[in-house]
Amino acid sequence: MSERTLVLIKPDGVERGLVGEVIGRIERKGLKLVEMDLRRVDRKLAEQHYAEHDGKPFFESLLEFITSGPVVAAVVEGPHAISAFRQLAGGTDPVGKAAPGSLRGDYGLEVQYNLVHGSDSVESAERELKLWFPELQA
Ligand code: DAT
Ligand code: MG
Repeated sequence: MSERTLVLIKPDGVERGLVGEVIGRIERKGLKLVEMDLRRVDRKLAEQHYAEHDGKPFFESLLEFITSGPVVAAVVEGPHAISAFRQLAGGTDPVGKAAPGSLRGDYGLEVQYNLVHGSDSVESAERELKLWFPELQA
């Protein structure tokens, strides 16, 4: 069954020139890009996007980081797109959790600078896609 997921290439990924690498892996996996743009994230969008982490010790630095430079925001579609991209990304902690071969496992060292975001469930994808691409019909 086809799904849509929100993918972000975070400021570290853009700054390090890894946009092509991330997009290439998405394409080679067989997933399809439906929308994609480079944009700056304001504080309000960052707070809404990461609302589930409000109150955690890393919340403030997470907001500072995600608003620190341009990000690539993309809508990615295909069979099992949500878990397929999470698999490409690897676990949240690039060294402790992400397997070698995954984006985070291959290119990351620190949990905050883990390169990419992908929605983690059908409900999150629906919520995040509305937030980032409000003009897009479901
Ligand atoms: P994911 O991005 O894999 O869905 P998450 O939703 O649990 O992970 O956390 C969102 C982001 O917050 C994550 O990509 C990096 C940051 N983060 C998570 N846990 C952290 C921690 N213990 N210290 C610092 N940053 C953390
Ligand atoms: Mg998450």
